[in-house]
Amino acid sequence: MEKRSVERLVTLEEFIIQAQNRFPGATGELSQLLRDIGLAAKIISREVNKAGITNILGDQGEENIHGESVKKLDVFADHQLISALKRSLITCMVISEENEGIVQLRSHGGKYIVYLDPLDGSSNIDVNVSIGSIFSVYMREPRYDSKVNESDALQPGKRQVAAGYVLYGSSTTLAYTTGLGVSLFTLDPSIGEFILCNRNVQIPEKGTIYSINEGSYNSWEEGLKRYIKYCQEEDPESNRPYSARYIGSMVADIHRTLIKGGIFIYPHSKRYPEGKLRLMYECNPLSFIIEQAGGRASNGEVRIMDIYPDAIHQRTPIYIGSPENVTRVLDFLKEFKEEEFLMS
Ligand code: AHM
Ligand code: MG
Repeated sequence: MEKRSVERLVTLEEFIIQAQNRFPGATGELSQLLRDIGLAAKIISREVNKAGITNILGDQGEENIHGESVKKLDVFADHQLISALKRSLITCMVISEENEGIVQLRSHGGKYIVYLDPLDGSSNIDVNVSIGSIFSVYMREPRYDSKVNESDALQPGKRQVAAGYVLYGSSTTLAYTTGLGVSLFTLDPSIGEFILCNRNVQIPEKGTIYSINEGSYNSWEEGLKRYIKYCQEEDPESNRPYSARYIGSMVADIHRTLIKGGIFIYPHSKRYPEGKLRLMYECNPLSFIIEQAGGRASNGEVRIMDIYPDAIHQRTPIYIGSPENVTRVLDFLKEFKEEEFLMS
């Protein structure tokens, strides 16, 4: 077995500084922002791990802006991340799943806008199943004379300058991209540092896992029903039937998809006519990660990161994962839409 020497371990901090040094003109502000998020992630991870013993599980007794009950850990995570971003003067505004409007940090100066889903998969908190934090970073348009407002934040995902997630699972994993590939870190709790474990993650070209909440099957469009049947059909040559895996925490489902390949789908349905997941702080950042690893993400018609948003909390359907799997489901959707059109 290969013996790893302590000297060869690279921490998140070191990695970010090394990456910054490759760009002589870099101001270091984005690096600082990523380090701030890394620190907040460690604090959230610590709290998630001791949640059962510190009475931080359970409802806060309020609903968030989407009418979902707010868990105490959601509030804690939101507070930690926003406080971390407040400390440096780099971020001018934060948009978080937990807050209806924008959270303005500094009206002048800060050049970054950060979207957050502080604790995604919150219905899994009480049952000790993996949850995660998601972040997405944009540059503010250089217009420092006036106050920032919501319209500054309405940018398509292709303009993200950085994005990532932290998965609080059997270990705590952080993945981020600045558009130069995806780097993956694991938290070593004994030294309190995120340690680099892969500097250029690649998603498998094709996978044999499909991930979708099949409870809504009856209200899916025909093309999607047929695609799921295709995944379940017996065909040893293409390794079908595929395996079904669905955790119900998008970060955990996407992390598995990134490592093992396959597809994650949250479609529109009768219950969620626009899809359930949020474009700006769930779908865009995770699409940026998956695309940077060589994958694909679509809303069923267009690339997720090409969508021009109308609202900070807008929802979208999503089909995301290995390029071959996503291309295949989109072919099914197209074929059955055309068939329905011809029959109408
Ligand atoms: P949340 O932001 O309230 O936690 O909801 C988002 C979560 C995602 O993590 C997950 O993919 C999805 O909701 C699961 O939804 P469902 O229970 O409808 O399958
Ligand atoms: Mg969420």
